[in-house]
Amino acid sequence: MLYLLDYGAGNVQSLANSIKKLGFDFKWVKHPDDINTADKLLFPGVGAFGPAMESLRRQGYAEPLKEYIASGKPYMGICIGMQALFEGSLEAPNVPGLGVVPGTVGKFSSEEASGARKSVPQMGWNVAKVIKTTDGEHDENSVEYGFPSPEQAVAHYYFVHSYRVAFDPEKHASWALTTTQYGSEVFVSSIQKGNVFATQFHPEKSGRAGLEVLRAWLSRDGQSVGLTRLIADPHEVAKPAGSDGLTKRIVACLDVRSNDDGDLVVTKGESYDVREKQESPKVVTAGPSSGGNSGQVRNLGKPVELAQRYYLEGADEVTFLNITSFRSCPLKDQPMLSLLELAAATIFVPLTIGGGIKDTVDPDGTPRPAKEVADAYFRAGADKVSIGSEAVYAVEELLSRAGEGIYDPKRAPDSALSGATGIETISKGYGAQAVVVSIDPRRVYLAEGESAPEAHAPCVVEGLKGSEDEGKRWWYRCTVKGGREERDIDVVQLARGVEKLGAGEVLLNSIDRDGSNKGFDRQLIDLVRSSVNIPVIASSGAGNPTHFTDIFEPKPLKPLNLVNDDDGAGPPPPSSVEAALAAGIFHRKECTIQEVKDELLRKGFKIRSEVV
Ligand code: 1PR
Repeated sequence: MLYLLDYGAGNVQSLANSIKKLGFDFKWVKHPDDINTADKLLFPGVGAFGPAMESLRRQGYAEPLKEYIASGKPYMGICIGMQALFEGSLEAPNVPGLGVVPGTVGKFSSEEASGARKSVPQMGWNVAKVIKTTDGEHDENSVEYGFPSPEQAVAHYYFVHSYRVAFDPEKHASWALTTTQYGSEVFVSSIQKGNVFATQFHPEKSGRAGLEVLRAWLSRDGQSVGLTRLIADPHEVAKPAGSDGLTKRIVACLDVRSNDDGDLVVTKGESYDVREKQESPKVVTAGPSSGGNSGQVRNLGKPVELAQRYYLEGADEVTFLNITSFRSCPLKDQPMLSLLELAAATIFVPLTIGGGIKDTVDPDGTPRPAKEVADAYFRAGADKVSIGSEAVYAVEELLSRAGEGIYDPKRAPDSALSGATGIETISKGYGAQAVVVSIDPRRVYLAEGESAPEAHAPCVVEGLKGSEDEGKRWWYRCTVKGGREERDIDVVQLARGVEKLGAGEVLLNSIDRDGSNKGFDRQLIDLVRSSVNIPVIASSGAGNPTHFTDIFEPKPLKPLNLVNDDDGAGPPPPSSVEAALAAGIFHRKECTIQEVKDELLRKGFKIRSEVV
């Protein structure tokens, strides 16, 4: 019997769904004795190394796990389930690992020797280069464990991690099965020796390529095949190539809310106003409408059906946003939970859920802290949660604790961190990579000769020559409650603040561009890109495939003119975002995800080409 070890954190549901989809049966480990009973054991680890190891020990799983591995029965680990096999991790220096594999897990550096910077965590699709095979003659051209042979097309797998095992040819040649390059760092992306197989990437989130890896391991009866023959010189493998294999990600976004009949629908607005425009009487609305004289909520389809379509069409990620979460949204009876469960049963790429990830209270008065709300979404099949309004409040609080005259949250002392915000508690439990912050900025135009408030001076931009904005100046103010309320904080402050609090990614919307089809707001995106080292998803305004190639084109970023910014890092080199999100063009079938990817490929960008 196959057993799955759930130590109580992260999205294990996706893996369970993948196993079911592949036609296999399993049981959950509920007691340490189950580990001895298992014929096959799979340890999916999402989260952070420290809490994972501590939880394993607390529940009495660590020793049985080591004994199980020593017994020779098949073990597969995923992500933390791979890292746990090493001696320890920089993520939690005082917490020992299982010590099955020599070496320690280190952290990606955002500073490259070339002076370039890369985002940490690595989030996205990268290639896994197979470096060894069996010694048998029969399988000369095939690679075991579900990877395509090197002669076949390149397969991409989904990675989401800040910590990695740097490939050391002396230490890891007998263990490493595949290696992967991120920036200039070559790391171990899967290991195999005897009965032990483990991947740093998430096969359950890697589309068809990932399902093949799972299928290969699940289909093996009893004995594992030992891979011994190296097909690449480990010293050559350790040398980084000119560029890594990370692809640009295309994210399909579904804004979800109840329509006037109470049905949960995918909607789409213009500048966040999701109601149909009515001809007469003429209504002028600025920003989201609360109804009034506007028409019905636009209905662009059923959430799960649309999400499945995008998965099949090759979306690299799918995001669901509950856009009316500013209303009371108790966790109990939360319809987004069952929606997510249904979606996760058939969609095998990462799913993000946003809207209402905050401290809530159930109708019976039971308080539900943000972490508990996130727990429920992860259990339902989410891989990341996206936090909007609460992130703004958290950074405001951080700045107020930092003291007078500190406008840049990065300069706030660590003592200003409360440790109690949703970003902090979720990031601590699940790792930064599981926490996205969704930003809803709106331009604030400045009159001729007018200056922005001192705190927002680094955030002022000028319209580009020849563009419709020529001659204008503005800064980007953050909003909450889906643009309904403006706050005295700008995008740079918010992005830097949430990075300090422990967010792993920024989803950068633009209320001005939302639904406009005019293209992404490059100035906004470059401003935020140059402010943080975490990945940024460009959002709002995509109208055709060229808008995606434009936003991915690396450009020199202007240094931020931040008050008290003395980190001496100098101007960042040319760069661009790693992901772009669109909604309207896909919902209205104005262009397909494949057409976007074809255009990216034509312009020389790396993409994940698999269509399921
Ligand atoms: O504040 O944590 O409860 O989260 C609420 C979430 O709902 C936030 O992520 C916020 O961005 C989102 N939201 C709230 N109101 C709206 C609205 O549209 N009325 N949607 C809304 C945000 C922006 C994108 C959109 C892109 C691309 N929508 O999600 O998909 O702009 O659109 P396009 O390609 O058609 O231009 P909390």
